[in-house]
Amino acid sequence: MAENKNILSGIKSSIFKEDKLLAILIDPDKFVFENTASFIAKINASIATHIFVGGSTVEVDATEALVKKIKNHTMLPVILFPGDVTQITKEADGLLFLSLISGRNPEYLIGKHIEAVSKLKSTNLEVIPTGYILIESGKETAVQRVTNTQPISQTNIDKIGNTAKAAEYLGMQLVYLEAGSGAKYAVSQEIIKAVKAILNIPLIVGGGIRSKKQLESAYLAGADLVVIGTAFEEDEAFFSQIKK
Ligand code: 1GP
Repeated sequence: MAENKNILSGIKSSIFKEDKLLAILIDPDKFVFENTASFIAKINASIATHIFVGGSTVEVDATEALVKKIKNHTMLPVILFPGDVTQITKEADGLLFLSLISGRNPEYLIGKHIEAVSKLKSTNLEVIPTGYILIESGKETAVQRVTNTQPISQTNIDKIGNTAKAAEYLGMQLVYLEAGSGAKYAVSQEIIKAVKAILNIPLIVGGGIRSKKQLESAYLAGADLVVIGTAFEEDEAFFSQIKK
């Protein structure tokens, strides 16, 4: 099957034009399915450029039904950000093929990836290899619990930078600095700046970003694409601050 190849090249050309990108993360486990049309209408009216779908623990088949519904209401690319192989569905446009490179659990470095192949072979998804780096953020996160790995300390900036650069050397196409869903502290500007300075591939930042000010400071520090989920789950009024 011919693969889609537009998402990564779209991200790169936005960076080239100095446009900043925003993904709204929808966790099927926390989302009220019946609200899809109105929620997506708000996304469409906002500066958001991508929709990510995924969660740490999601009921089997919930992702596919939700992605199908989302696709009926938007032209934005819908990208899977899966916590597990069961969340892979052909209905999306792309998939962040995540390697949890901050951790040392082989299942999340290569095991799940091998498991995913038989499913991926029958889809048309654009598969984007992504180095996923969990950074300590004030409380234990779902990613930590589910993957049984430790985040890198916020103070160990060298290690975070070297981990990101190793992802690039390994041929990964994106690096994602993750503080964790609902994190107490978002990834600091200092970390984003340091990583951006040594990285030649697009940089995604997410976790604990709850205000326009935090969004802008992540961009200012060098994030190319910011991911926000919890802030919209908790209060859709936030959309009024990020209108087109
Ligand atoms: C979580 O980075 C994403 O995986 C988004 O985090 O839910 O805290 O916005 P929030």
